[in-house]
Amino acid sequence: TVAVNEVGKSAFGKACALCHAAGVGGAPKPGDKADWGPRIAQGADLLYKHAIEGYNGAKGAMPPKGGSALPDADVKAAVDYMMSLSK
Ligand code: HEB
Repeated sequence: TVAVNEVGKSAFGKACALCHAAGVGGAPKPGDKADWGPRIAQGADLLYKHAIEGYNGAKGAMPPKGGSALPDADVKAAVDYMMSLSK
């Protein structure tokens, strides 16, 4: 969409930036196209699922919702925000 994803941006700041802004523990940094490219290629639905339910990947552990109590919709918006910065 053309509109800035304010919900996603805010959720990212509250629950994701802690790890993803600096790449703590192997977290993919928004804007790192080399890291995000293959992830985005898996499809948004899998990225939403991994962000909401958590998973263990090759680089580290992604905690469910980043350890937050955000609604699923806000976590999805944060994933959209991260993807939009990384395409
Ligand atoms: Fe994260 C990964 C989202 C928070 C850590 N994550 C990830 C991804 C996504 C995300 C989408 C990719 C997936 C795939 O590839 O499949 N996160 C997210 C969000 C948030 C977060 C939205 C907010 C809610 N994280 C977080 C935190 C941390 C993290 C807080 C720390 C603690 N992650 C992470 C890691 C990773 C991720 C380490 C990588 C893993 C692998 O290995 O792959």
